[in-house]
Amino acid sequence: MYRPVTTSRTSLSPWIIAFIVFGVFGVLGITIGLLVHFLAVENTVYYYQGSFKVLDTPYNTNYERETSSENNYLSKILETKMVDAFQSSSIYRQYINSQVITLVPDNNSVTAHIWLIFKAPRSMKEPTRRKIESILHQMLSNHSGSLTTDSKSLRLVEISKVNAEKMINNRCGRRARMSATFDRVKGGSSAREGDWPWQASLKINGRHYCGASLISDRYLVTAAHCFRKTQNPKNYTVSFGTKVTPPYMRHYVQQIIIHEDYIVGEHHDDIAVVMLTEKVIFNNDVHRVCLPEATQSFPPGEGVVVTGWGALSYNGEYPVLLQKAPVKIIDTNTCNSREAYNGAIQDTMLCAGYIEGNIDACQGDSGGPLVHPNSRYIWFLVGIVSWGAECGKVNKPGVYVRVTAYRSWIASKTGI
Ligand code: 4AZ
Repeated sequence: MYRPVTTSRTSLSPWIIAFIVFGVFGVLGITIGLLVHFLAVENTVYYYQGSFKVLDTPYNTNYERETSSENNYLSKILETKMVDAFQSSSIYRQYINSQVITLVPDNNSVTAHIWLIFKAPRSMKEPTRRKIESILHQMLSNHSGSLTTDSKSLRLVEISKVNAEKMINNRCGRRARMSATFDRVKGGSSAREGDWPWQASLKINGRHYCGASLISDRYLVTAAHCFRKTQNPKNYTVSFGTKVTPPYMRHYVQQIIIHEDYIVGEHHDDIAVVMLTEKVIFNNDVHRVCLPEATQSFPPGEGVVVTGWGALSYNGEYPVLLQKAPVKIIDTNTCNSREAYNGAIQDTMLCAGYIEGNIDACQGDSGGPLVHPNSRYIWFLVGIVSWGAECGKVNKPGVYVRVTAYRSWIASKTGI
């Protein structure tokens, strides 16, 4: 039967029209919603690099050395000023972190190079940058305390995440990820990727044998007794990361330098440096620890952390993941008492752990790092796992090489 097509086309059901209208508005609404979300609500992380001058500071090359007391003292004051300024500002919610990266001394001033992270919605990027600049400007004009800072010298530019991470990873003892520092070997717990980026595994024929610490892109320090089996560099490899197998970033050994006064079977001068065949390319998970100055002191009672893939108990199982154990520095007199090590602890050694035992380094942790965070959360190598009477026993804390005692020896072998 004949039926004209046109008539049926013109009579679209009102339901369908409503459906189409709702559909169009729906899509439009979602699009606008997403746009608003990404532009005005969702935060993006922005990185900045800047500099300013600290005036009336007599010339001193020590400012340039990243581990000097002068550098640390001035950096700490400036970092505190920055945190205070940002946290009491209207953009305190956007503030994530700020650090002094380097200090460059000249005639009668020091230029501080700084690094900042903020989060802000995309639409607020430019206002946030201007606000950061104005807060810093005001902070530098305000000469409370003993420092004279030059607000006219302030420079601030945005940098990429890659470049921001590079800046941090090239400095010693920093963590690229701003994770908690002291949340929780024997009595230890698993480490997270990037928390102990200087920790290396020294392997003989591909099997974990000792710990070691990265002190530059070419050198590690470890214990001399780690080379008891063989001193041939060809038998050793070095890897990084939290797992020993499969090895992450495998490196080969060019040279092993054992302390001249080390005697096999004895405990003194248990230190060695390892030179790699190729430079380590630093990233968030692999970079160097700071070496303390020879004069730096780490008093008894200070909290330190020992890390390694050593046995979880004496002659016990080995972990898959890197372990960390929080311990305390024990004073040498206590450690030399008759109940403890009865005079065997020399000035070039350091005890750390607990007199009551339990948390300690163990077999396979040897050569690995004992580190201390300074007040700026920059980590320093204070000890090298060396020896002890078994692990975690009462009155028998771990004994470490006292790194400050060998600071000039390390410099003489590596130039670091
Ligand atoms: C070892 O045999 C070893 N408790 C390392 C550290 C300690 C004990 C033994 C400290 O390599």
